[in-house]
Amino acid sequence: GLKALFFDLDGTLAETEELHRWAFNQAFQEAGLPVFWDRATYKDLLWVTGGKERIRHFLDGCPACPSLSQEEVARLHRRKNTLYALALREGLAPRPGVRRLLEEARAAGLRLGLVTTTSPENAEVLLEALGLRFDLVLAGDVVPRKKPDPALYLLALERFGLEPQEAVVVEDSRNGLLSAHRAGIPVLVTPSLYTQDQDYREAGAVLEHLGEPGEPALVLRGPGQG
Ligand code: XBP
Ligand code: MG
Repeated sequence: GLKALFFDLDGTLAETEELHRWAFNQAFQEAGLPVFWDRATYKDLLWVTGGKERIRHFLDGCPACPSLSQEEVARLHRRKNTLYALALREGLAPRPGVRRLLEEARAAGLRLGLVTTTSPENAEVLLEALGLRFDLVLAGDVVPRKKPDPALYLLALERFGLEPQEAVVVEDSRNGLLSAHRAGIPVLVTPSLYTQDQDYREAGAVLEHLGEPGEPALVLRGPGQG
């Protein structure tokens, strides 16, 4: 039977990518870099999971940008995460139905895991801001290859000592779906702002969101989210 529920963070637990994008842009500006990621640019960049990896990927394809060392990219990314944490405190809500599903799953005896490619400090700040609790948090660089590689979900199964069919994953993106699917876990997809038109053919189910019918699917708040 079902023993655990695994949740992705960005886009699934909460609609966070506009906050990330704002924080990246602030960090670029502070560092004097001639870089601004608009929504269309960021949509493409989201195929590269992980903030450090995303910055590196962009710089590699930007002839007008200075070449930064790994240390400089890491510093830029730390500053981005500090700005992101500040923005989060201004208020963010979980996506519709998330809080209820987590409460009901816990009441039913399921174990809850947060499985994300975002940085651990981001996950921590967000869980605190939303007042949510997980039995397991796997974040960022705990595996060498991020989603869509299955490593993170395989590690999650190992930590709980479960077979793939004993868990269900909730994800919002093709990268997340593939990561869980390749680990053999059934996936429920709730598409988010940036992932509406992606391909979810491997999903067990696709729902607009986890809330009541008619609830607005996307609630954007905070800096850069107007
Ligand atoms: C989505 C990501 C993350 C965030 C940025 O993660 O790809 O990289 O966009 O976070 P999730 P960092 O698996 O939670 O959907 O800058 O901390 O990497
Ligand atoms: Mg996501």
